[in-house]
Amino acid sequence: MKKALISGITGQDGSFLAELLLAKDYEVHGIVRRASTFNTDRLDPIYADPHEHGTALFLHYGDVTDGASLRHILEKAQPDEIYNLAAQSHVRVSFDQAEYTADVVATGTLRLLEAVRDFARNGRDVRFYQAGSSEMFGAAKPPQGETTPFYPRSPYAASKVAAHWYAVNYREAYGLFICNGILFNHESPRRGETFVTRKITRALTRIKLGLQKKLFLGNLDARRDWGYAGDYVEAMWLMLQQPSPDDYVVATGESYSVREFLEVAASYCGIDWTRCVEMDPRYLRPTEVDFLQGDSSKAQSRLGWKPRVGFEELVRMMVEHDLELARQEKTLWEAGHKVVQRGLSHG
Ligand code: NAP
Ligand code: F7E
Repeated sequence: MKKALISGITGQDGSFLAELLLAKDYEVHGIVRRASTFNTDRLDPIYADPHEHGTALFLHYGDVTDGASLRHILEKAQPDEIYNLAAQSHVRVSFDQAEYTADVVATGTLRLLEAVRDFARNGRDVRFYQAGSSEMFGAAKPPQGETTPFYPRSPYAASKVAAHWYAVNYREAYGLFICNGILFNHESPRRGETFVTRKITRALTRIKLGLQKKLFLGNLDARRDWGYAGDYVEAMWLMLQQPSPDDYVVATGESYSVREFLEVAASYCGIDWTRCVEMDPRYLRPTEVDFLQGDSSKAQSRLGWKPRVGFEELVRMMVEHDLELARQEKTLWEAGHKVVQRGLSHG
C-alpha cells in the first residue's frame, strides 16, 4: 500500500486529491491546521473515526509555518508521495497580508522541502508535488506554457514563483523527485466562497430564492482559463507516476471573462444579472492579471491527461449545487431561523 501526505488537505484540491488517492488504495495522511472551529467539512464524505478499524485516512495537526511539526509528521506518516497544497491562496488577500502569504506560500514550501531533504537522506525514496499557479505568469501574454517567462502581479504570485524555483533547485541540487504543476484556475462546488466563480454561483442562487438582493463584484473583464478541480488533481497524481520529475502546465486551453461566467450562471438561474450586480472597488486588485489561457499540450502528450468537464458544465454543476444549498437555507428561514448575511469583505 502506497502512502501519501497532503498539506492543505482541508482545501478544495486537498479533498479531491484525498478521494482520488483513497480510491487508488493509498493510505492518505493530511496536515490540518488547528482552528477554533471545525475546518474539515470538505473531508466529511471520506472521514472515518480513527478508532474504527480499516480507515486509510489519517489527519495530523501541523502548519507549514512550523518546520518541526512537518518533520514529526514525515516521520510518523513515512510517505512515498508528498503533495504540497497548503497556501494562503487568495490573491486579493495577499495584498493585505503580504508577509504572511510569503511565509506560508514561499517559506512554507522551503520548510517542507528541507524536511523532505532530511527525510530522503535517511534512504527514503519520496516524490514531491508542488502546487504552482498560472498566477505566476501574471502579465505574460497568452497562451502561457512551460517556457513562458513568469511575470507575477501579486504577493501571492511572487511567493508561488519563489516556491517554484525552490522546488527546481532542490530537484537539481539534491536529486530529489520533485514536480511543479502549474495549474490554471480550477473550480467546483467545493471552491472557497470568496473566489469569484463560487461567489457568483452562491449569490445568484440566493438572489433567485429571495435570500439576498445584491452581488458586489470587482473587475468583470478579467479572463481566466477555468477547469474542474476533480480533473486537475488527476494531473497532480500522474506527474508523480512518471519515470522522471518534470514541470507541467495544466489548463483547458479556453478562456472566458468574469462577465461571461456571470452571464452563463445567471442564465442557468433564470435571472437578469444586470439588475442585481453592482461594482465595488474594494474587490479590485492593485495590479490585475488580465488574461490567462493555458497551453497544456505537454501534460496531454506526456501524462495522457486531458480535461473532461467543460466550461458550461462546470458552471451548471456549481449552480445546481448552490441552488440546493439555497433551498436548504430558505427552508430554515421559513422555519424562523435567521438568514446569515455573508461577510465577504475580501472576496
Ligand atoms: P484552498 O481551498 O484555499 O486550500 C488551501 C489549503 O491550505 C487549506 O487546506 C488550508 O487550510 C491550507 N493552509 C493554509 N495555510 C496553511 C498553513 N500555514 N499550514 C498548513 N496548511 C495551510 O486552495 P485550493 O484551491 O485547494 O488550492 C490548492 C493549492 O493549489 C494551493 O497551494 C493554491 O495556491 C494552489 N492553486 C490553486 C488553484 C485553483 O484554481 N484552485 C490554481 C493553481 C494553484 P484551512 O482549511 O485551515 O484554511
Ligand atoms: O479571481 C476577478 C478578479 O479570486 C478571478 C486562486 O485559486 O486562481 C485563483 O486566483 C478574477 C480576478 O481567482 C471579483 O479580479 C472580479 O481577475 O476567483 P479569483 P484568482 O485571483 O484568479 C489562481 C490560479 C490561484 O492560484 C489562486 O490561488 O475575478 N473578480 N470581481 C473577482 N474576484 C474575486 N475573488 N471577488 C470579486 O468580487
